[in-house]
Amino acid sequence: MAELQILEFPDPRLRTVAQPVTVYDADLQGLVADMLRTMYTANGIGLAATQVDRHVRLLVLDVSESRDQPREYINPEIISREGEQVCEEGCLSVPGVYANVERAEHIRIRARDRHGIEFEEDASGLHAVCLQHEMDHLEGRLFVDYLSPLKRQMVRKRLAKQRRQAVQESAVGPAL
Ligand code: GNR
Ligand code: NI
Repeated sequence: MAELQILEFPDPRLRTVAQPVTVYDADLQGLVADMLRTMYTANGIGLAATQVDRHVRLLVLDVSESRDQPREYINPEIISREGEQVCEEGCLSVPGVYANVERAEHIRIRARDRHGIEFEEDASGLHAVCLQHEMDHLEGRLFVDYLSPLKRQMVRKRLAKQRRQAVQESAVGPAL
């Protein structure tokens, strides 16, 4: 199992629309395992293949408190949605930025597991938020796209500044 590198906004590769999975082989199972490990290491509740530069319709999540309920969704589709909720969202591809986003409160999803077995599931609350957030990634959409252009510009500048500081700190070294 390997840990994968997570792309960060405004990397244009995050805008790629993912392709359906057609083959359920060992490569796919390896990717599911690597994505779960990457998600847990980064302390995320979800991860879409797009974020690790693999442009296939696959996402993983674990919204449990105990962090021991990994789930995978391949070729997911939302087949119904109901209600509205607003949640403060974050994203491993937009580190350090949090903003309120409105999403459906309840959704019903149809997807396949790593063996290609189709299932349907109802999701509410944070589980539903996370699924909608990850499915946006598969369409090349980020939660910051729901913010005003001015706020998105502020996010871009803040991330650029964070990166400059990180570079500077590593150049000065751990002594300071
Ligand atoms: O770890 C994550 N937390 C989170 C919190 C609120 C709404 C959505 C998320 S998903 C995010 C991980 C991530 O970036 N997945 O794409
Ligand atoms: Ni995200």
